[in-house]
Amino acid sequence: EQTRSHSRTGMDPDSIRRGIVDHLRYSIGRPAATLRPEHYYRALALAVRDRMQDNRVASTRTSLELGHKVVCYFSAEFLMGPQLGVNLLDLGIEAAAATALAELGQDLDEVLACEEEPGLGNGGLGRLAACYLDSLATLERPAIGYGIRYEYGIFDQEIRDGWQVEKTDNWLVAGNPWEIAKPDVSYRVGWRGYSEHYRDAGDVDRVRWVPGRVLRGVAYDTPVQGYDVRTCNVLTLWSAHAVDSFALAAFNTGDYYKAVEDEVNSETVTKVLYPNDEPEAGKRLRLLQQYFFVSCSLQHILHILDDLAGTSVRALPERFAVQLNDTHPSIAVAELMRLLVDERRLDWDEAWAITVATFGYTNHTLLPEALETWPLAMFDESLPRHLEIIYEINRRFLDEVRAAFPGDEARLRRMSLIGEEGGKTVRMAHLATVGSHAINGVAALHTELLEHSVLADFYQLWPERFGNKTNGVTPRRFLARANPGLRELLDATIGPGWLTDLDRLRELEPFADDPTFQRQWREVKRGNKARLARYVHEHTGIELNPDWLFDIQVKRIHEYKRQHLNVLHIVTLYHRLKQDPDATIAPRAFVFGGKAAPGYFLAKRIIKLINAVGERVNNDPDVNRFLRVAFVPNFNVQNAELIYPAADLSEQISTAGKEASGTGNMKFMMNGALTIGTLDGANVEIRDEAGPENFFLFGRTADEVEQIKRDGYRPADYVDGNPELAAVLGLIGDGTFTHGDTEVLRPVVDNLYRDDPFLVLADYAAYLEAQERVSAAWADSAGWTRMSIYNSARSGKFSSDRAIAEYCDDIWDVGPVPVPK
Ligand code: 26Q
Repeated sequence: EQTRSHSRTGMDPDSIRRGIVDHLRYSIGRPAATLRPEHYYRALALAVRDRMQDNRVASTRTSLELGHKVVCYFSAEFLMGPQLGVNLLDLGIEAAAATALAELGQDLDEVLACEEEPGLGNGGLGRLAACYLDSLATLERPAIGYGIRYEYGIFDQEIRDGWQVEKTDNWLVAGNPWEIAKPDVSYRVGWRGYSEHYRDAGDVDRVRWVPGRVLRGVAYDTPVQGYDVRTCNVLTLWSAHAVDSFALAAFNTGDYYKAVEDEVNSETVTKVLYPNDEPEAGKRLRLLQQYFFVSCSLQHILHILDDLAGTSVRALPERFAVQLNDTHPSIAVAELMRLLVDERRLDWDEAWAITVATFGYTNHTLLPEALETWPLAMFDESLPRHLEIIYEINRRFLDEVRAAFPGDEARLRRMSLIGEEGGKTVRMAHLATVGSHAINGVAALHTELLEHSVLADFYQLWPERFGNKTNGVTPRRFLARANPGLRELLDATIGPGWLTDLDRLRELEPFADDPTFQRQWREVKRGNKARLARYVHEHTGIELNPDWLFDIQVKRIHEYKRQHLNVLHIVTLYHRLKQDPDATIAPRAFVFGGKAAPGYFLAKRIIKLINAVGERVNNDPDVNRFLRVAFVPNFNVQNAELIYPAADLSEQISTAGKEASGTGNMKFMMNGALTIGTLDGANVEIRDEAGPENFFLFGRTADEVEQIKRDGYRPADYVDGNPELAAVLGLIGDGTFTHGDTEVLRPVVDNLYRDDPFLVLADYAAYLEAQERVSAAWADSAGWTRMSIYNSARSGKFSSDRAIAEYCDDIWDVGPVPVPK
């Protein structure tokens, strides 16, 4: 290992070239004449993985042998994005790899483009998990990400005739060079059946679960390299398989044939990622997915403890901190109790103390329709023993509430783990809260609202357990990798330290009005806009001019995120230009991207609306001199890296109180976009950091939104009081954008006019006014550039390194464990 620069895992161009050549020969196995860039991609990826694997071995040895605590991040989603580029960056071998490939007649960028991204997440929550793994490794904290190895990730989106069409994401077809299958790391996971009371050898009454079905989970490990450190952590994803034999003891002959007919075919459990925002949630298979990965992960953790000689399960909270990424893994609370009480035979109180000391819970939503509950009957049939355990947790918990708030029956009903309204349910947010020593929201405003709305009763009982952890994003991927032009300018201006200490971007402030620096800043931005324009042209045929203001909204399509408010602005401008042939406006390119849940009717109509307006605007010579509208198909991590750096203006226009945090808002800010936004989620903190003069604020506050709703919101009043708004809705409804079809967009208009649950119309006038301020500011190029520089310079807080340092200090109690180089 001392001579690694001459070994097969050296970091110099020669060693890397030999690594590639070796893998082409021994791992790819194709005649030299038939080798294409994708083969070089796989060979380089394997060579890079080898180098990370050396670090991984050293990291495991250091953390486990020296007895350090390990962070376990439980998440149903990890939206990792392409791995090759960041891994080269983290290992410091981008230039060496480019040289090695060049010697083999290959171009690094072309090779990088061959990677199929693992889309194992829906959006913000899954991407946050990936950023956190990056920061954990970079901050040298021992960590394991635990999740599900979906065979099909989030669907690929195509746009046909303006509509979203879903294609299955078969990301594993070409193989995945980053993962290592560990068939020997395998656990059995039960399902259904019944629980049985018995007397053990010591004459103690015990319970055991006799599952009706059993499946097997197999670990697939992906290394997670830290930046410029030896630390290499791991992401363990579980894949479901049939147990070796179907002839289980618990099966009689009848059960056997029934099992074969049964809907649960083992392999289907990890087949596909469920989209969020599906109207029909509460699917049995989704519950099984959650339980499956949680059970495998907890068994694995207890197994690691067993392997550490002399470490009893009682030491669990000293050796492992388990974070629950929303309620999706919250069944872990009941499963750990079952493992400790039923299998390890601890008494209840001791097991409960261990459980609460082990778990932390991060909440990501306040929307009532997004809070996870399971129908009690389904839960009982699927996990009968876990339901008994939940009842016992609930019984003891409600005793505690009764003692703290005597005689408050309403409070008991509100806090129970079992919901009674509209059929009995298991409330997973309550289970996660009761089973955790730390509960956090993901932005200051969100945490505040959590403490005073959804979890108010719990906050009153245990205020000390609550805290805020404002989200963050990794500057390695979303600045250094995504924006090479800016990276170079930053390195040249303030030196390279910013990449691991993002607060140092403040050192840019003295240059904010420097004409030379401003010119360089604008050149970088223009280059990024030209790069995005090429991509948009290639994928949509739409031409965008990089000298225009790039106004961008990319995120999942949802009513609360209000993409349709953005469209109302565009249609207003269209209307003004059509009304007055002499009118001129600062030219703008509107760019949208995002997926709608396949079953979310209105979200799909909003995509159609954007594309319909775009088609009309882009082809009308009266307006296309000033306006263009592009919808980038299939927004994902890969094209996100082209999009964020190209933005002048970041659209963060959700109804106040609805967006827990947002993380795209942070990626835009780092890359020098100005934000037009509401006081929602982390926008509040972005504005605080940037300074209110560098942020375009508009709209009702969360309190005002609630007030308006309480008073009985009547959206039609806003239309009646605003002729321009009436005209704009009229144009959308009358077929102007749909070749005369008055039906297609009718549901969107009707919904706004009649319900408008997210107050689009109430915020319309304020939004237009804020957009006027944007246009005025854009006219002053030096002023805009200064504001852009200030936004980047003051984005340090939104590094995931800051967020992870806070989790480590306040919740996990995990310090750095340097791995010697
Ligand atoms: C639940 C049940 C059944 C099927 C799917 C789901 C499901 C899956 C994913 C529900 C929600 C999600 C994802 C939620 C999410 O991404 N939330 C976002 O989390 C970000 C990180 O904290 C925040 O920045 C965003 O504000 C929040 O919307």
